[in-house]
Amino acid sequence: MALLSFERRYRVRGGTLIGGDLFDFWVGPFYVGFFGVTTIFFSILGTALILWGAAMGPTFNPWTINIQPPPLEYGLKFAPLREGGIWQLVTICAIGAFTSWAARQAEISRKLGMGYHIPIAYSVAIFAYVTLVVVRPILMGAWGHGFPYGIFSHLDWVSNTGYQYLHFHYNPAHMIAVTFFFTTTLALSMHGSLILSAVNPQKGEPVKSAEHEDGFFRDHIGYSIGALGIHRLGLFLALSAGIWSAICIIISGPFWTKGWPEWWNVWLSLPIWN
Ligand code: UQ2
Repeated sequence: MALLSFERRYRVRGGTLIGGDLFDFWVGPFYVGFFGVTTIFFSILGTALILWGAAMGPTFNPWTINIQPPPLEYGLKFAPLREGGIWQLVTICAIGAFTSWAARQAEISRKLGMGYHIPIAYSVAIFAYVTLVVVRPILMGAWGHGFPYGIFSHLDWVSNTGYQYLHFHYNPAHMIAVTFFFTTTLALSMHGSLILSAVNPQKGEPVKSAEHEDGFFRDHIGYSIGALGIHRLGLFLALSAGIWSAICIIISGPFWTKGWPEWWNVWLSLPIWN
């Protein structure tokens, strides 16, 4: 069946948060809504600002284009366009586009009578970005602490910021975040491979179902988390990775200014050694 004739059933009216019926329509397969309009607006404006910034710079090489935040001297003020002002406007556009996208997800969820799991999950990714370019710079007193917008330049920023704390892998929150990232890939690879193994049986065998999926892991490790459980676990692991990433960078600077290896010296000052 053609996608659009199949989907017509789900094209229900209402559920909008802003705009009422005004933007309650589709363009091709896409729901528009008030937040579809604001997403397009901020995305185009932000992209145009990056291209404008690139045009002022030395290169159009996509790897080395670099839109820098203002020098630290500007503190938390607006900077001239050429000296970080473009970065500030791009940041406003990015946050506008990301939050519009989340609000559009919420409107579609309402339309379809679904939970808000998707916009909540996406909001955690937005939160991690906002932590880097808004919350931490404000706590440290200058927009110049945000990361630059560029492929190589943001990698350099990560490397330099890491070395500023001597060895970032000793940051305990970074350790927890990394562990969640790896466990997320473990869980998704287990889930993806389990589902594919069930629907791709050996020649002549019928496609397998939930009982076989449970059966595999009960035989293998004595435990199956279940078809619903694996998705709850996956969401928990992925959101935890984003949340601990935000925590690990927010504590670096505002709450801990020394090298991270030194943090572990608390171990030596525990009263149990007396
Ligand atoms: C499972 C199950 C699924 C799955 C997977 C499991 C039928 C289709 C992958 C197995 C997962 C377990 C035992 C949890 C592993 C724990 C961590 C922290 C990675 O039981 O139910 O549904 O996809």
